[in-house]
Amino acid sequence: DAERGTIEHLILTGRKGDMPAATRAALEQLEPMEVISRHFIPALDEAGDRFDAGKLFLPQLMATAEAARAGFDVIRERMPANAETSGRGICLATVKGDIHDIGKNIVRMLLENYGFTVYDLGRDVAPDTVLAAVREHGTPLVGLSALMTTTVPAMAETIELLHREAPGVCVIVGGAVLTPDYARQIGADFYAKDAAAAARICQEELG
Ligand code: B1M
Repeated sequence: DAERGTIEHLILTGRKGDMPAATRAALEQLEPMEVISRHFIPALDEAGDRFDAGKLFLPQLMATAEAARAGFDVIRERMPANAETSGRGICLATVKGDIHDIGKNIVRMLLENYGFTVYDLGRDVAPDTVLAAVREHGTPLVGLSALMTTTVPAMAETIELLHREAPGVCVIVGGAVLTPDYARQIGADFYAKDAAAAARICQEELG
């Protein structure tokens, strides 16, 4: 078990009140993205495993997510100020039927930090809402996140709609249930295994 008072322990026990201080302490030792990858993600993975194993129930899973969010708020404040935004834009969304947005929000944080303009459409976003946003903002890239096997079909549907109605727009996908093969099968242009990979792809595509 995670040691008492650590970020892992606070997330797993849903202690959101103590998270800001613990996160600030971690930020004194580590870079923001390292705090996320070393402390937050392992704790959320462990929460998912416990939920899977029936050792943690939905209210507790929700409390872990809230605790993580309280920490992310501190990290967001501490991220170095945005490099001047260059107008290089991307629309970002969690697909229809899926309300998991922690991963998407990390991707957003990192992309903004790299100077991209991110149009965050939120979570549970319908395919035609994504298409409308792409038309409105004229972005050459769309990033989609899906966390559940049950919502990957909605991702496939969104990609299909974009490729049909907005040819030339490239779609980057990510989320724990995806693999590079699966991403290719549903027609995605790029697969990113984590936020850093998404940032690399955007840099290559948008310069
Ligand atoms: Co839910 N949930 N959840 N959940 N939840 C999972 C995903 C699950 C795997 C847990 C489990 O059973 N082991 C499981 C899905 C099973 C499956 O389909 N394979 C599950 C389930 C079943 C559910 C519910 C159905 C539970 C229920 O109601 N019975 C329900 C779903 C409701 C819905 O969506 N309609 C539900 C609800 C919730 C909470 C609300 C409690 C909460 C979400 C809060 C929120 O997001 N605001 C929650 C949480 C926290 C999780 C786990 C524990 C953690 C997810 C997370 O945030 N991980 C999760 C188990 C797990 O994943 N280990 C689980 C940390 C995050 C940083 O990782 O999102 O993968 P991730 O993002 C990474 C990469 O994947 C990548 O970069 C990120 C950072 O490196 N990435 C991208 C993600 N998107 C990207 C996009 C990109 C590029 C990279 O480009 C665009």
